[in-house]
Amino acid sequence: VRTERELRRAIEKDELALHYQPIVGIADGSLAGYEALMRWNHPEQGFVPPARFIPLAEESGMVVQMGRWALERGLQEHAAIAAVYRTVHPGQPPPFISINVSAAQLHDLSEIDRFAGIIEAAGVEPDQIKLEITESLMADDPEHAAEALGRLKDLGVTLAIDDFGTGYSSLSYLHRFPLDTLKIDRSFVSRMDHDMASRLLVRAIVDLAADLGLQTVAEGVETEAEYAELAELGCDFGQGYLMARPCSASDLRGMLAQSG
Ligand code: G
Ligand code: G
Ligand code: MN
Ligand code: NA
Repeated sequence: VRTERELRRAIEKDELALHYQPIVGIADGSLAGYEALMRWNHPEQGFVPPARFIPLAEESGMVVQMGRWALERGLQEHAAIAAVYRTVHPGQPPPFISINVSAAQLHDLSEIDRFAGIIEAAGVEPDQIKLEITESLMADDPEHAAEALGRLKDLGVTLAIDDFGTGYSSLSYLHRFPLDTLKIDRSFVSRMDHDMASRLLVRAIVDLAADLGLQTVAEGVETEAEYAELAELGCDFGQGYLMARPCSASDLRGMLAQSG
């Protein structure tokens, strides 16, 4: 079991890394963006997946520092990736970067001023940045969530709800928050082929999102059949092993450099 001190050391010793998973437009398969996913290269234990350390980071409050680190590193690497993209696809808007933000990072609203400073220092256009928040933020304290999301939105970034459909989902909150995107949880996407209820649920989310003017990203797309169904339902974007696994920033730059 990892301790808070180990997490602190992970940042100090530069043991954390970000991997990037492409997000594609379902209609044409083009690269629309990529999600930054945290990795911990532990000196003795090797690669530790986020599910094994993010919960402790959230409980201990270390996720605040780790989240700052992820925003800083993600934007630095994004600037370099976007530069390659611009040389290969001149005149086209670069892909967006999607970064996970824990509700615990937003308990103190002054953290959002820090985000503003980090974005400014990185020199990345805020409209290229998407922040992924889970439903728990909205379920736990809707008033606070509205304030936090409003301030984030004022930074000029776009906002997504992550793992949509797995939370408390009082759908009534959706129009009360300044959201742009719903990320449909992969548990529904992976059951879509053989479970009618999951397919209906994905369809309901896509239709609801369209009515509310929100875009949809299907997570965990693994099969051609799922992809085809998502296209038929009018889902905007997809992310999953079918299209690409998470990879390092340099691998992504290499792939982009060859894609022209
Ligand atoms: O990459 P992987 O599927 O193992 O990630 C598992 C989960 O860990 C993700 O769904 C995401 O919710 C969480 N996660 C990954 N990177 C970050 C991060 O930078 N910050 C936060 N808060 N959570 C992350
Ligand atoms: O933030 P979130 O928990 O949604 O992060 C997405 C997680 O889902 C990442 O940990 C990523 O490694 C994982 N993932 C991405 N694509 C797939 C997929 O096609 N299948 C499965 N099983 N997991 C995926
Ligand atoms: Mn996510
Ligand atoms: Na998710």
